Amino acid sequence: VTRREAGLRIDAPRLLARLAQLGAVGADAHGGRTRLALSAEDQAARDLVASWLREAGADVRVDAIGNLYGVLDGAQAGPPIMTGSHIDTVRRAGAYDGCYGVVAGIEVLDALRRRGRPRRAVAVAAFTNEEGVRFAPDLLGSRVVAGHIPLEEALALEADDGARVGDELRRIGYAGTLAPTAFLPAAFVELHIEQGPVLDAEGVAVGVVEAVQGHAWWRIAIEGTANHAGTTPMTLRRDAGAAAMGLAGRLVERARADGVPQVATVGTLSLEPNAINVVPGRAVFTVDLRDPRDAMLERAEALLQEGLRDVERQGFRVAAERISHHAAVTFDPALCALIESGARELQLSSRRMNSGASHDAQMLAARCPTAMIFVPSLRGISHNPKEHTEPAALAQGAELLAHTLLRLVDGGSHGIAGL
Ligand code: HGY
Ligand code: MN
Ligand code: MN
Repeated sequence: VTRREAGLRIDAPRLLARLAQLGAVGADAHGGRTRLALSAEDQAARDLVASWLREAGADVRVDAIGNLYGVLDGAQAGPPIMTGSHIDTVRRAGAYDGCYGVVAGIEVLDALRRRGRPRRAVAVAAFTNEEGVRFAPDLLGSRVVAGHIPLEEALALEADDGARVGDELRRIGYAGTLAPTAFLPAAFVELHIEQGPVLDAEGVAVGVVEAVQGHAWWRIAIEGTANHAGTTPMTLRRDAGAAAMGLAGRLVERARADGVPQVATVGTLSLEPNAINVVPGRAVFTVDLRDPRDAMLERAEALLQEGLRDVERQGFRVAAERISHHAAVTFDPALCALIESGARELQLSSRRMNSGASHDAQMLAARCPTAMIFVPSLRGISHNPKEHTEPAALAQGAELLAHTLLRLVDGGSHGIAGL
């Protein structure tokens, strides 16, 4: 049996063309694209994805946190088998992070419809604000679906510029009326680029993702005293910038010393009044801590708190807020096994692995059998315009997603709880 007959026929050229078209929405001056959640660029991307979902014969629905779904009803009633990801991006992003899982999901839904009405309903989701760059916490749309954050709290979240999630959803026309928990699926499979170096380095076609590491995000403000850069002796300064950068350096060095797998990142830092000849009176920065071991993540957070107490003892005022957190998550073993057997049937090399990046799947995992499929990222580069995955690899991942969903929608439990 050739590979194509074994699975559903994915229109690979259309998949690649749509990824390029979506990747052009919000193109920035750095060779990438910037489509922050609920921005005009995100609205344009949502409109494009909704048109593709309609073209695939799906019923397009939007829930109250703006999650966008394409649904194909099944012969039997019941919650859908769901795939999907996100189309919002970080700043100066690559073209595949999130978008690949949504565009491939649309291909699979189209192929399933062409094959005839599936026994179970199928849905493709594009979740709101997965990246969390404009509104924290990240994974917002899937967090609300999974009941990790009340809808009202999510709608009230504010961006640095004061924009509120609820107002922005209305402004871009994606303030749906459906209850987010109405879309709790029977099972969820997310297809995503690895965003790390493993599959590319080992020359393996697909990753069967068994777990996602935990992460904690902190926003920290340090108040010192603005002063003259020339006349103020070092001993009389309360330089908030130096205090912030010193602490940031210690956090990164400690993660480096602890070695893999813990990671620490200070991705944003703003100084006030931000002038070359003024000792900064205020510094605001963020810390992203991650570790697959919950206890080690907690230790890293405790050490951060210790560092902040030291800064206070030096005479600064410190305000620290945890703005996102999620413990490590393990995916459904039976669903992982189904994906792995599908890779074998499609003659794709595969390996089991963990995810260093966060994904909406880690939120759904608390509510339904969930797993992920990775395809290689060239040299592991991601969150960077140079993010790249070979066309053949993109097509193979989509075929494996199709193969997996076909077996899930056609009935049979495959040892998966609740199916
Ligand atoms: O931050 C992450 O790991 C993901 O890209 N949102
Ligand atoms: Mn990302
Ligand atoms: Mn992503």
